[in-house]
Amino acid sequence: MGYVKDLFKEKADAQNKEIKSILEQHGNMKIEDVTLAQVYQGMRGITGLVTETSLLDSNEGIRFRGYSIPELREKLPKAEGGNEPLPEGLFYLMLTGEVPSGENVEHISSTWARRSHVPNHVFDVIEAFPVSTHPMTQFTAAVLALQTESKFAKAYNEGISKKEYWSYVYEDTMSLIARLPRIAAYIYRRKYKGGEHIHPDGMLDWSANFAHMLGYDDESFKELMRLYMVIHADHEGGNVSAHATHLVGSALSDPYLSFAAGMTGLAGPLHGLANQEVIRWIEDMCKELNSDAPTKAQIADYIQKTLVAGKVVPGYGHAVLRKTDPRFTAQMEFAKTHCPNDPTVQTVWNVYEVAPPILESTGKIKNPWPNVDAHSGALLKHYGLIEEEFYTVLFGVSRALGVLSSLCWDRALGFPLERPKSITTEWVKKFIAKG
Ligand code: CMX
Repeated sequence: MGYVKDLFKEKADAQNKEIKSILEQHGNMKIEDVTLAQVYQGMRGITGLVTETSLLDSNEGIRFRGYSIPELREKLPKAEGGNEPLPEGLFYLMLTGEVPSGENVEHISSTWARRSHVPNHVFDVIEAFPVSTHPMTQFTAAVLALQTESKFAKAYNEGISKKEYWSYVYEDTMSLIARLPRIAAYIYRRKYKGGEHIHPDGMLDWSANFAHMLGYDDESFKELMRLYMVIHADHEGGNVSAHATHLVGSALSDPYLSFAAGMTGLAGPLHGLANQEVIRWIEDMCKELNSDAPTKAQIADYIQKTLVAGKVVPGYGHAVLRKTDPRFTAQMEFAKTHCPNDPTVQTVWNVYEVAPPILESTGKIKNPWPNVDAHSGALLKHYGLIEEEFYTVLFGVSRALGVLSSLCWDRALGFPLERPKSITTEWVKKFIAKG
């Protein structure tokens, strides 16, 4: 893996120099005024983090190193005979800032295949849970169990120089990403397929091997997995899973501990668990109406009912985005090619027509448009992956690519412990009184 690591180091050294000079010349430049409302309301709109791997525009959506999702689908190398980008290529792009060649991508694929062995005690930890345990709980615990393998933790314990942190974080990143599909597939087969596990196939790319271990050898499902792993990978730095990984990593907790923190955040219904919630919401609606294909009028009524009950319409809204999420659109395009007549897919499209004006009419929802989670479950369900509790684990495997490549950058750029200041309402009252 030498040359990708060397290239990353070269890029990070150059970036370090640039940041140093920016801070020397402009370190006192103000980029933000912070209001009390922002402090009380989830720090919305406060720019307070540097994340090199991707940037979110509230109207255009996510760009990875400057490339939009349609551009990535065109530019990143594909599997033989495939049309979707390989996530190995996106990882390379996020890590180095360069669009990879087919050879670069193959190199990452084979490195991950080589490093994918998961020690037995990790499976023992999974087996210790009741089978009914939520897959995200099993997944996070398995990542923590894998922490025994951390090269960073071992090296730190032995006393390495600050200048070497990045190298061990990079090694842990590569090994952790390599192992995640095996862990996730193990949890899936244990919970839903009676514990009949499928051996990895080291000749396949990362996503195809994941699909294979889950039990789906259909070529178009493998294509879906490649697309899914690309579009869920990163969404700049302030979202809960990315921010949690970065925050915990800033204490020099190793990549296994940091990623586990990110995953406990992804497991929340306002973040990654929303993909599970969307499919449940659609299924509950269909059950209540006793129909596989509710009409638009029925969907509109059900949305109103959801709002009146004081619940959120899952898959809609976003803290930063203000238009339809391009990750939703990419999945819609995939569905138009592969499964346009699927009833759940059609319901997702009907919700897309009906929901935005209703949500907008509440006058309080800042973004009435769908996010990534509004579409993903319908596609998975089409291929037979109907166990919606597992959907967030897929999101988690993909999210590793973004948050861990970012963690490599955090250590390579020598970012310090993150420690913002907090205040009390007593402090606020005194501050206001002072005028
Ligand atoms: N349905 C109903 N109400 C919604 C809503 C939705 N889809 N989206 C926002 N609102 C409500 C909020 O709950 C809030 O209500 P209160 O003022 O009564 O508390 C109000 O509208 C204003 O919220 P906002 O500023 O528009 O949205 P936030 O930045 O606070 O929250 C998000 C963003 C994603 C948590 C919210 O839109 C939501 O809960 N959506 C549904 C869950 C979801 O799809 N999450 C996945 C997001 C993508 C991801 O991370 O995976």
